[in-house]
Amino acid sequence: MANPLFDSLFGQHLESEAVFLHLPEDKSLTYGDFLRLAAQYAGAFADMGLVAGDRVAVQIEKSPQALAVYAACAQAGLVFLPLNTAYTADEVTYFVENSGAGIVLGDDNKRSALEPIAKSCGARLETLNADGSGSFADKAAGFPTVFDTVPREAGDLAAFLYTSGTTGRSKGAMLTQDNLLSNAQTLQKEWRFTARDVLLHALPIFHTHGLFVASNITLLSGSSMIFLPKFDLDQIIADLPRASTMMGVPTFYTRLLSDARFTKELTTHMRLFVSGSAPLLAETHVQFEERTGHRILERYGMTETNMNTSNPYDGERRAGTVGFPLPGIELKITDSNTGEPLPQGEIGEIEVRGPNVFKGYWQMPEKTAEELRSDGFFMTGDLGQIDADGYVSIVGRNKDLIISGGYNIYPKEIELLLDDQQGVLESAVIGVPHPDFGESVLGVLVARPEQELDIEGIRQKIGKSLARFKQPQKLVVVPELPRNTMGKVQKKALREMFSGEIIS
Ligand code: MLC
Ligand code: AMP
Repeated sequence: MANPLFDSLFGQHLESEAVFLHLPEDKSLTYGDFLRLAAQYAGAFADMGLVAGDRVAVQIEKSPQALAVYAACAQAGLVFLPLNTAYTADEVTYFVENSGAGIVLGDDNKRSALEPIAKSCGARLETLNADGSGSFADKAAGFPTVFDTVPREAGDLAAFLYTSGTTGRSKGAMLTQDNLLSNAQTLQKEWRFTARDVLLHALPIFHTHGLFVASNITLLSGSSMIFLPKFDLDQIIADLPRASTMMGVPTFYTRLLSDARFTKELTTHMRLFVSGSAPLLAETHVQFEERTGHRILERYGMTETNMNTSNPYDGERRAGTVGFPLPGIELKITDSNTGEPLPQGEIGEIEVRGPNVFKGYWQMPEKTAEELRSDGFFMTGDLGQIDADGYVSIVGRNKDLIISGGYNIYPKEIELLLDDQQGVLESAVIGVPHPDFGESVLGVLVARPEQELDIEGIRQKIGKSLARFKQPQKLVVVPELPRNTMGKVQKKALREMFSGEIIS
């Protein structure tokens, strides 16, 4: 094939007038209309001088147009680089600079913040708003609704997704066409997606879950999505009767369960609920089945690998586990220190290998070598265990990471900022239980001798640099941080100290 990703996901629907997206206010968009728009976008990109392999940084609200930019990038052979809309100017600057993106697409209301970023990074700035307007839309409107697909190979880059690291600096995970396509093909088959499915889509489209898992499976099977701007409980309850499947982070399911309108009757026609991106409590799994009769299908994945494991569609979906390695994907549990495989049943680091595993971190060969072994196994940083029946469970993390409502937050990034604040000697950031988000962020500060900390001032200062969802929900001051004999801060001890500190 000339361009495997585009041809398989999009190219097969060029002439289709079947509905692709069901939109608010009873509107809809057909595959054909969606792809004609994408072709115009691809034409505009090519006219701007972007060539195969160039990066397109995109920080725009969820909309059909935002998804069409993904399709346009695939067709024009460009590398799609979606960014969380919550990221601040400081955060975006790093991504644009690091990726060397040739263009930044942003909403008009962020133009003044994005202009200096684009300028300093030598990138072009264009706007595309959630209603489809903007300077990019105006330019694209003048281009034909067909575009000669740029040839690409399976191993060529299709997307960069930035993931933060334990050192505080984000790394661009390079995903190839085949990484995305092979995983979508596997999941479509495993989860039995057909053209008759209607997926309730309320996830953001700047991360693996909403972008690749949900959208690629839909495209591959020629089915449709009820495409919602965000998770809104009332809207979900209103739309459930029209859907056949739903994908979400655990917060989606706990929110649904907290609402009395969420009943068995509302879900009788549903065939599948999928959960991932964060641990689904076994208790939630059980409550969900009691309420609806459906067993949530939990799967496990990550930015660097797409999906690795899944509970079975037909067999037992076991609460508290993430199921079996997907076909074609090898998974082993190893000793983190030696890398040696551990006997069945023991807890160790999860390593995975397969066509799903990314190519490495953009321009970071050392970081890549630290996590991606030369034999192709990727060290996930997750701690797991395989039971006698082969079900994989995630029992902890070997990496310092907080997952709040499905968003990853790396403590180091926040600690580096806190340490720089007036009067702060040192800091430690930990995750504490949160009833809605699973975990939330607590910052623990130690003041310099004889210094009073201005907590509100610190909060405001770090707020300028950090996306809202990463900002500590609470800052507490302690005389000193607990350390082990090597001088390393003992986060476990801190988590125990503040375990009662439930922030809601
Ligand atoms: C929003 N806020 C959060 C938050 N989301 N705070 C902490 N954690 C979160 N996840 C804050 C906002 O900044 C705001 O703060 C307030 O909450 C209300 O904002 P909102 O936009 O109205 O929130 P809401 O719509 O309720 O969003 C919650 C959510 C959303 C859970 C629906 O975060 C979400 O869609 N999460 C999904 C993330 C996801 O797709 N992860 C997949 C990663 S891929 P304030 O103070 O201003 O009021 C991956 C691989 C894999 O992990 O395996 O899938
Ligand atoms: P991200 O870097 O955003 O892709 O997040 C990936 C991380 O999310 C994984 O390394 C896991 O720690 C976590 N994760 C994803 N799915 C699950 C799951 N079903 N259960 C527990 N943790 C999960």
